[in-house]
Amino acid sequence: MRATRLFTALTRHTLEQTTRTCFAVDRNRFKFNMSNVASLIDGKIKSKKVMVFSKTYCPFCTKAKKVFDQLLKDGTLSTEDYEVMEIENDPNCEAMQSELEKLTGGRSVPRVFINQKFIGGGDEVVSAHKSGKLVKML
Ligand SMILES: N[C@@H](CCC(=O)N[C@@H](CS)C(=O)NCC(=O)O)C(=O)O
Repeated sequence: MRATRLFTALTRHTLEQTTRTCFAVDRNRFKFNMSNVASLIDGKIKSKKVMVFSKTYCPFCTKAKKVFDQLLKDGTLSTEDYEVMEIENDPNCEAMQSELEKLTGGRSVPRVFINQKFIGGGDEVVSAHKSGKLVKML
């Protein structure tokens, strides 16, 4: 009887320790990933005049990229000032979209930044281009 009680107490103790350790590891891993993703996104936004977070199959991304391709062609934008990051196959895709949501209020793609300012998605890029506002931002 005493042995059984001792065994139960020991088992409970081990289980509690294991659970505590696992949660601590998971929490740290989550924090580590999120801060890495946050600095990656921040670095990208800061490093380019035009930074586009995109998915290859997304039609709104395609129309935004078409506009920038045109600006590259006519010399309004230079290749070193422009980057598109296709995120759908990145293992951190979800975390990146969550970080973008934190920064911009939305997680859809494309998320387009010009001079570190979020200007919108595909619809906004097209309409800013049509009105002439886009070129003025560059
Ligand atoms: N009005 C937005 C629509 C963007 C949109 O709906 N994008 C879709 C992909 S085509 C999206 O991000 N869906 C959620 C997701 O992929 O997580 C724009 O013009 O950019």
